Amino acid sequence: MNVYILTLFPGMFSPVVNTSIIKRAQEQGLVRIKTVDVRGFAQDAHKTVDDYLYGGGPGMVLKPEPVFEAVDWVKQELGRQPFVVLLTPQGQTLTAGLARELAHKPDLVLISGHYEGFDERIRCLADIEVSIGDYVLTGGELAAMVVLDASIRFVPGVLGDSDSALQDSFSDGLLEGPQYTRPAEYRGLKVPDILLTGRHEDITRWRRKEAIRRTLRRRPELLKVADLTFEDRCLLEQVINEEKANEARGDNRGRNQTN
Ligand code: 6GU
Repeated sequence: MNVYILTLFPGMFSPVVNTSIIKRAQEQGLVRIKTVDVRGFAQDAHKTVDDYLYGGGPGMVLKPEPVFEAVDWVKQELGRQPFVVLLTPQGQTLTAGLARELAHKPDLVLISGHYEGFDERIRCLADIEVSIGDYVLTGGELAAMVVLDASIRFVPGVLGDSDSALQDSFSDGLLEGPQYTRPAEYRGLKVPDILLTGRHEDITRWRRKEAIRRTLRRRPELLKVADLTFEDRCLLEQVINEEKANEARGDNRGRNQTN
């Protein structure tokens, strides 16, 4: 996958693209990431990229020309049309499903608007507008990094363990259950016995059940649309009964805001 990040602040991306999994993915040749400085496509000697609003009003917005020119440059370099994502709080909210779709595009352009906004005509460049949630950031850069990171995890081979993206929260519409490592007991906090038994089938079922329990407790609305098998539904019923029994007993053991 080729990713071109169009930004006025290319420096913001260096720590992200040169660290950890994203760095390794590039070294392995699984993704190529290029930041493109939109200011380099400014049309005047002063390298102006923003301007006042027609009709008046506070603030400045990103001018269309540098962004159109930058996208043209990417097209020329690739020799084909990339899939263009415009980052804006008005876009569709990023989900694991969307990240996975983007991961399968051969060529991706991420346009991070900055300043108080951008000229409406910039929207014509986009195949899709994406937001990362209902709050406003000072610029699209952090949002572009989130989209990049969330998508790259779905590029085949990027995660060391080939199916670990499949076990993550949201991959099947459920939250991930609890995970533990050594020691088996720390400050009186114990790892559930089942995990120490070596009974793999039981452990797999326990993990699934706890993923369902956690989703029920924290994000019950996800269960309505989750991809549940017949066995999952049986586990869900067990969990619901256990939770009811616990509640009736006033048993709050092991339950707090983080469970
Ligand atoms: Cl994509 N951009 C900005 N500026 N703010 C946001 C956003 C994007 N998504 C959520 N908030």
